[in-house]
Amino acid sequence: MTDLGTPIVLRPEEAERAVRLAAPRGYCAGVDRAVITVEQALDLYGPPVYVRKQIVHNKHVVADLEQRGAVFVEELDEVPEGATVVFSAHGVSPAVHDQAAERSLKTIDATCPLVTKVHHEARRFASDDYDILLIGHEGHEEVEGTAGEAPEHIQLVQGPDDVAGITVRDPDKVAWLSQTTLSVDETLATVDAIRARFPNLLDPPSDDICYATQNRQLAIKEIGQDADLVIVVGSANSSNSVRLAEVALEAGAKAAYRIDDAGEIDEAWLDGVEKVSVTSGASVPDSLVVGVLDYLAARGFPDATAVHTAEESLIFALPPELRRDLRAAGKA
Ligand code: 2E4
Ligand code: SF4
Repeated sequence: MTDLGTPIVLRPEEAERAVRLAAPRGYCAGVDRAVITVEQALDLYGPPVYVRKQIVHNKHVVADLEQRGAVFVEELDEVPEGATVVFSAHGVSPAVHDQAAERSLKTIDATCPLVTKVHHEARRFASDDYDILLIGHEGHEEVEGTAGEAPEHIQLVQGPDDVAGITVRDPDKVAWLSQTTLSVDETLATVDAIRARFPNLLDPPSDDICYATQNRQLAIKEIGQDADLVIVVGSANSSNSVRLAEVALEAGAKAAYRIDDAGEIDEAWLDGVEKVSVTSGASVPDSLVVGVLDYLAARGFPDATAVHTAEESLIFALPPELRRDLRAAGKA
């Protein structure tokens, strides 16, 4: 008689289980460039290489670079005179550049070019003497860097609720800018509220919320709207990662959690769950997402299906000061 083996009995929810994986997710062009900048600087100059603030807001990336000899500092007075320091992807204000020059530091600027673009817009509006409303989150490094371009012209607006309290010198000379990693929908609501008060409001010349932020939000809306559970991989201080969990809930996901890695998943989240959607912020190495998929597979979930909602091919050249040194050393 043929041995048909032990029959596999699927519980009803297992039969329907599905895991969808957002594409795009994870590293954007600015993060890729910033992380490679620190790696190449370590190779070229040898450790220690100082980095002002977290190069990107991901604790695993920072821990890995620390292992290789990067030394992360909060402020430049922690860097020895004459040493090499990398500025993080979130950008720095002109005051920080001045401080670096005073301390004779060798600087490598890993600010994402799309953040630098917002700095240019701030300078332009300020030189035309506009009051600039910067939509963003207080205390975020990118906001501090951008606001520092023209502190006397810029005021922070954190959301629609702040709009009633804004005072400007001339209601016909008001412009807005934003942090690159905000929720697109929430920012539009804030801009609408600002425009209702200042109808001649000037828009930025192009989107400040960058392509990577927009693409990741669109992707999680697509696969999150009907999900029982959305898992977003990213650190707690990563603005774009935190926004992804919020956007998923707004889109209709029954639950959404942000975690640093699979070790933070609470098994109870999976109770009665069939449809799981997974994504990651722009500062997150994909190995951490693989860890989440492995965790799900070990608990009876099927292989993930990637859902492609946008193609990304942007690559940024390394900072020119690093390229020059690499060339001089015959390494580029
Ligand atoms: C620079 C600008 O801004 P956020 O907190 O999302 O930064 P994170 O480091 O998580 O992501 C990369 C990044 C860097 C985003 N915008
Ligand atoms: Fe640049 Fe956007 Fe990436 Fe930020 S999220 S580093 S602005 S590409």
